[in-house]
Amino acid sequence: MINHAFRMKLKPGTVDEYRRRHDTLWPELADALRGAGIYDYSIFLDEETLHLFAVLKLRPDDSSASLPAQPVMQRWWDSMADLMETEPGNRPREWPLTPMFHFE
Ligand code: RM4
Repeated sequence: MINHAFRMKLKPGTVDEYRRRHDTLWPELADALRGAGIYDYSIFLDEETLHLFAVLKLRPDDSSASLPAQPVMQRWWDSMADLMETEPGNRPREWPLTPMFHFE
């Protein structure tokens, strides 16, 4: 199992809509995430700063590096760009997070 985590950031006033869109995640995006080897994916919000903390568990043979090039991922990012801080091309801005502790 591989753990991977990163930070993203919401624009002000978008929390409810961000949650709503993830509550109705597109089935074809869920398939793409699963197909890339992601089997557990959580996103946590820091309400004070609007930072989002994404924590993923990946299968050892994951191909998640191929996700940014997939049309469904790009369509999702285009559809989310009104809510999130993004790079040119609408990929969300991502900041890496360093593992500091793990207990299981
Ligand atoms: C997030 C962001 C991430 C995506 C998840 C499903 O809001 O777009 O890139 O992996 O949704």
